[in-house]
Amino acid sequence: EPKPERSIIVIGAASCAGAPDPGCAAGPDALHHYEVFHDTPLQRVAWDAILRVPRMPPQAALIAVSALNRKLAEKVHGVLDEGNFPLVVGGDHSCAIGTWSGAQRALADRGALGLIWIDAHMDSHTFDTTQSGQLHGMPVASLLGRGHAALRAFGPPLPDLRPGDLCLIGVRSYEAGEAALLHQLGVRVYTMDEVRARGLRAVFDEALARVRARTAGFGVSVDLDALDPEEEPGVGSPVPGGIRCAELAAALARLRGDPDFIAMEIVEYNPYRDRDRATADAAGAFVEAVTPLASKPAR
Ligand code: NNH
Ligand code: MN
Ligand code: MN
Ligand code: MN
Repeated sequence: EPKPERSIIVIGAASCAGAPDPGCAAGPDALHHYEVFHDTPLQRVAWDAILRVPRMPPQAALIAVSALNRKLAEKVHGVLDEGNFPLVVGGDHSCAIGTWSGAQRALADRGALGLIWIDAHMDSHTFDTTQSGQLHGMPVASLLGRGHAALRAFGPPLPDLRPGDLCLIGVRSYEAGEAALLHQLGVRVYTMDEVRARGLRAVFDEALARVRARTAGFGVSVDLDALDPEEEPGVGSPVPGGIRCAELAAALARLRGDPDFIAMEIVEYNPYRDRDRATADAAGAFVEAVTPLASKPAR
């Protein structure tokens, strides 16, 4: 009998409740419409659902984001339990709390989760340090157990992501409070300066070795604003001087066929700021780069 293949199951998180820019809420529908994630001869890709939040005033954002993340965590857990590979598509980056909580839940009896976070920003604020008050600036702190309780209260308590099992790549815009937290916890941050000095390939391989060393599986969260906005302008908070699409695709290709690579996330796509679908196509290229997946996840 042929082995069951591992399919990529796409879950949209069509929310901008955690960001100042409303355009990102349209990201999943645009990427769905453009069909940038599609079957290849060796890899099946299917959309599952696009989760949405009701329109809410800014002061209700915490409730909206918390409710979305609860649903998202359940979806991601379910997809992993079926032996498939979740691809979460944002929406603003606050959905990462749900994505990676769900992945942690699915891995729970086997071990810890590793995570590579590719972003121009640190996303490591708490309500004590944030200047903008925006929740998409907080998911890393939340996953490390430093966030607001409402952002991580999804059923039974989850282990905090261990600082040594997390790496950030591409950082070039941050505030002092979040940098201090990551420094204090000992999280490895590969700034854009380091990426330029050493090359993305070297940095990515080192990050990969770190996140897989003591974990049962690992994932990658791609905030599209890590890319250079001159090439890929379709993001909510562009920051000059980023990673080139082709470079990132080449690095991600290291994950092809890796049985420990269990989930991926691509966020902050803003179709209204895109040019000739360049940023949408980059998202598609990143998924193609990691395929074909290993036919079955490691166990
Ligand atoms: N650090 C800023 C804040 O907390 C910007 C966060 N914006 C992002 N993060 N796009 O990836 O508001
Ligand atoms: Mn981000
Ligand atoms: Mn389970
Ligand atoms: Mn960002």
